[in-house]
Amino acid sequence: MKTIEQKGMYAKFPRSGKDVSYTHYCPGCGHGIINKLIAEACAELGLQDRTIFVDPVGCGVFTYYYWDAAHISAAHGRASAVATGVCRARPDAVAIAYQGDGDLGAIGFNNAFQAASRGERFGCIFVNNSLYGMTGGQMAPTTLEGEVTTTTPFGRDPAVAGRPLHVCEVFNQLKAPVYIARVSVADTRRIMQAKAAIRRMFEIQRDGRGYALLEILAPCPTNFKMDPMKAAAFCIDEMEREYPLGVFRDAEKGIGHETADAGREEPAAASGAASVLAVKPVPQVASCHGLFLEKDAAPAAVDDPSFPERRFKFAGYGGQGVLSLGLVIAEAARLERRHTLWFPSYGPEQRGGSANCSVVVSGLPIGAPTVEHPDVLVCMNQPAYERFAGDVKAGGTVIVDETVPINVKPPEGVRLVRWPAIAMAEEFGVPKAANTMMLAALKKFRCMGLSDESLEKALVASFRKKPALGEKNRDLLRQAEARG
Ligand SMILES: Cc1ncc(C[n+]2csc(CCOP(=O)(O)OP(=O)(O)O)c2C)c(N)n1
Ligand code: SF4
Repeated sequence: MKTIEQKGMYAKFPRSGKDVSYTHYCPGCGHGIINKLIAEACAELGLQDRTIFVDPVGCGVFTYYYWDAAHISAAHGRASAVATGVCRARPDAVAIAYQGDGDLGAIGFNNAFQAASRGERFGCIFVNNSLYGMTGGQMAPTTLEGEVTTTTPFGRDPAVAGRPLHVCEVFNQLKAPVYIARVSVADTRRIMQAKAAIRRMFEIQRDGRGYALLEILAPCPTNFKMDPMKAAAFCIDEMEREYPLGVFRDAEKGIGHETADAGREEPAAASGAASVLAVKPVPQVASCHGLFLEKDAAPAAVDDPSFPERRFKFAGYGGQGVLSLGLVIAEAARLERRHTLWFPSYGPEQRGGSANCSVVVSGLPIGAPTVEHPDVLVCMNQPAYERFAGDVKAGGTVIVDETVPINVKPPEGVRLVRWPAIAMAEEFGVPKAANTMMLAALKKFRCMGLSDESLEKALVASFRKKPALGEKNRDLLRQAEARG
């Protein structure tokens, strides 16, 4: 019987004749953290009965003692080959290969690479701890230049041993993969991002979308010959310099390779700081690339002290489009050569968790990226309203969806507008356009100081992969503004 409390792990891990409830990993080992995250994600998404894990030879060899799901053990380096067989024989299964960097990066590289190239429908979790852990800390293809291992006692010398292998970057040359990302488990924030990425991988497999690679940078204190804190710091300071974190590709979200073919989606959602995860540059100042506008579509910002700075906060559930709404306004401001900042923040869930973004539009360069006291607050749900309404500046405006009960009063001197964004979108037959309905309210109540032309242009650009939807949303915007 599996319960959510167990979060995908067996209650005990008896092995080698002992009735134990601890794992075999060394203290501070990244595998231990990753094992827990994988088990949690699998259980939380209700996938234990569909999942078949393919276990490696390496320190991750014993995962079958821990994860409460089906397992097959592969020979060293062969997990991707075995996972290919699994996903072909059992198309209904969620197949997950778990591989170390010696396992995948060295002996098994071609198996893994060809499976990725064919676009096999499995997820590959690639644990990069920069060396061969199980066998005593020998150099792996991923060992850093200058890193001391048992086979590079004076540090890896590129003249003799070559340079580190960047698996995500190499796989990112292939057409077929639908998801490629690199995360780390070296501190709490990174662990939360890793969890979000692992969940994403499971969701992609649950929905049968295709091949996904998730590289996870992990400390191996034993072979680094460091205590766990120093080993984690090594991951952050040294490994991330060679292996930057990020989402290289998420086809469904339009991130990365041109095979990505999805409509507008919320930008990469990961706990805490998607701006760290998104390799695609996140626009934070006017001179950065926008997510919606083409690189050269917006001219550089010009200083205009007569334009008063406006600070916005957009908040709701992930999936309600609050991040896109903020970005449309930021992009419209960029078109008008304003200094512009868009700063997203995510809860720990991909969908359904809380999400908010801050937008600052100014006539002068912007300092702090966060918005603690907005001039304008837009709330799509009750938790967002309760959390932020008290922060709005006197003279400011709160626009809140009509479904939200007003059980907290906004501060003195703040205008409160209740707007039927969700109801209107449903009435128009496009429930996902509630954020466009909110844009209509912002226009109607003159909250932005931006022209209709720029706003409509940015809105249409936000649907650039589905132009018909862009036109549709522009029409809905006009109708909503006229009616509300
Ligand atoms: C065919 C074969 N070659 C070599 C080995 C020896 N061996 C076992 S684990 C391992 C490397 C493990 O390193 P990695 O894949 O990086 O995983 P880690 O232990 O660091 O998690 C090797 C070379 C083996 N078991 N089988
Ligand atoms: S040797 Fe390294 S990778 Fe293996 S269990 Fe210990 S810390 Fe983890």
